[in-house]
Amino acid sequence: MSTEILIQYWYFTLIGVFILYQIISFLNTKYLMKKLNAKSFANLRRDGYFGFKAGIMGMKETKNGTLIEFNQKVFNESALPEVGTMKTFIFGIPIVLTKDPENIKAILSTQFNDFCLGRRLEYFGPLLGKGIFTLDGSGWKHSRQMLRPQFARDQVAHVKALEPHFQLLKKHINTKGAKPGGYFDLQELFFRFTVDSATEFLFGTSVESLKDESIGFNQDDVNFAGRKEFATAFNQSQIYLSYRAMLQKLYWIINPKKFQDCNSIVHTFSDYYINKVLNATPEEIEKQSGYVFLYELVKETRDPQVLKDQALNILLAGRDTTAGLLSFAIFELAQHPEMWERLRKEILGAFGNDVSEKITFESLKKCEYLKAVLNETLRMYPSVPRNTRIATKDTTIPRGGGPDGMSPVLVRKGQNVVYFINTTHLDPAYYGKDADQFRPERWFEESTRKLGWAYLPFNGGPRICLGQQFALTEASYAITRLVQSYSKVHIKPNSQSYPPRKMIHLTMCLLDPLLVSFEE
Ligand code: HEM
Ligand SMILES: *[C@@H]1O[C@H](CO)[C@@H](O)[C@H](O)[C@H]1NC(C)=O
Ligand SMILES: *[C@@H]1O[C@H](CO)[C@@H](O)[C@H](O)[C@H]1NC(C)=O
Ligand SMILES: *[C@@H]1O[C@H](CO)[C@@H](O)[C@H](O)[C@H]1NC(C)=O
Ligand SMILES: *[C@@H]1O[C@H](CO)[C@@H](O)[C@H](O)[C@H]1NC(C)=O
Ligand SMILES: CC(=O)N[C@H]1CO[C@H](CO)[C@@H](O)[C@@H]1O
Repeated sequence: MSTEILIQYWYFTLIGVFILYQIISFLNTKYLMKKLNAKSFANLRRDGYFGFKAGIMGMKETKNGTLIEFNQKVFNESALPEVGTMKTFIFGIPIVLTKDPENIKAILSTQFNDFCLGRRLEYFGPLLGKGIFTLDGSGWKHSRQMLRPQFARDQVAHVKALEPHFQLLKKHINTKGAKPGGYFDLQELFFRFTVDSATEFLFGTSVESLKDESIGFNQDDVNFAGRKEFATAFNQSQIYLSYRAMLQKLYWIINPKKFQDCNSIVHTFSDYYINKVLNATPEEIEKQSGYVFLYELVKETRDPQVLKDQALNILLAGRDTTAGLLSFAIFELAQHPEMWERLRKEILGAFGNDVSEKITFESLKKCEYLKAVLNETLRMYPSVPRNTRIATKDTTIPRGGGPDGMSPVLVRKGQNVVYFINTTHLDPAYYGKDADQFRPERWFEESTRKLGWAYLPFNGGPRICLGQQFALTEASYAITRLVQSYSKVHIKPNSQSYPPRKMIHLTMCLLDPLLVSFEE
């Protein structure tokens, strides 16, 4: 046989195998649909056979800060826009996209065991190890049982620990931007504020990233175990984690030296505290002032790896999410002076104009307008805008099939279901015609009483956010103290667009700096 014929032969064999695979796959799908009583997807989106266009568009929009708007457009342009579920192909891989609360409820709650996180441990393992945020199945269940008591109300209720961090934040504001035109990036400070308070809660000592030269501190004085580099390294590592997650099966391609270096900075610093806790005597552990996560967890386990991994899992889950919430809240309040004014009236009425014993977990919860502002911020800017679950077996989700999209559709084992909370949160079907307007007042109206799974900033079902109360308390406290301290906030003209461009890695924040100034 000549070489030419051989090449042709392989060429045809390949095509043959490919076609055969498609036929078997098609028949198998038909069989499963029949068996599981699923109908064809009402909305099918295909950009060529392999869906390269969709993949590349998605990457472009991410870079541009407009991915969320793009997602909304994709849903809006489907054959039946009122059906919030579709099947599409990204780089050839079939995935299901949904914004339908019924389907979100199914994957997160009623069919919890049919879905899992998939490869999250492989993507995130190098930084986070095995913890509540990265594990599935029994490992997750065990973590959840162990950690839940640490988030009981009285553990997160003491707001006093936040005041020293707020004082540092205020010092930055007064140095940089408590004068007309003195604009500075508040989001960057919020990131430091949340990492400072979270490390104090978790480790018992804060990284104090807010203490820098610009407000008269010399960080070299307190730089042990890589404390000075910790916040930046943790930040940087997370960006690599999000790239790994984006690449799915090819995640291992992203493993540069910089990533490894950042991870080891984070681990060295954490090890320092784990050792400190493990070497503490029982008396020292009891004597800890205030609540420290590690000093409680060490009563459950003395395994240094478990202590470290769980602490870092919680740091990841809790830190950027809260910084994002604070940034978007101030972003909106700065553009709505009447809302800032109303909030200020409520807060000065409840607490006066300075730090006071009256500001507690309970009393913050009684500030109705403040709560409405936070609810509305998390509606328009959910810190975790989209998420994924992967089918653990051939199964169905309740909606998206048949001519009207009201019948179940098939999800094959291993297929991704991506759910877009941001898009659900902006759906006029649930929030009315002004769904795209920031309007805290809606939370006092009847229409928001029965949203159910259409409002889901903290996830739902067995994996609902453990830190919801912690986050809302911290955000309420920071906003309360800002509102008490300053009469007005201004955003630098033309520094942001509306809707703002968003940076979406694992969580969402403003892509452009939040340039504001305050007036005493
Ligand atoms: C505005 C702030 C926050 C938002 C919007 C938020 C939202 C979420 C969401 C959507 C999830 C589900 C993730 C998934 O299953 O893929 C989650 C999980 C989690 N969150 Fe939060 N979170 C916030 C703050 C916090 C804080 C401050 C902490 C801790 C101090 C925290 C601890 C956790 C933990 C431990 C999980 C994993 C729960 C599990 O898988 O069982 N979160 N959060
Ligand atoms: C980039 O963002 C701008 C608005 O910020 C938008 O008008 C434009 O369509 C986006 N371009 C792409 C390619 O996504
Ligand atoms: C969706 O499409 C309709 C009409 O096709 C349009 O009026 C509406 O503004 C679109 N919404 C978004 C958010 O793109
Ligand atoms: C961390 O990253 C965010 C955005 O991703 C940035 O705004 C912030 O300044 C960074 N913080 C530190 C301490 O590097
Ligand atoms: C905010 O949203 C939660 C969750 O849906 C709801 O229970 C609560 O009543 C809302 N609070 C306010 C003040 O609107
Ligand atoms: C702040 C934010 O990201 N919200 C966006 C979510 O998606 C809608 C629809 O595209 C945008 O209008 C919002 O601005």
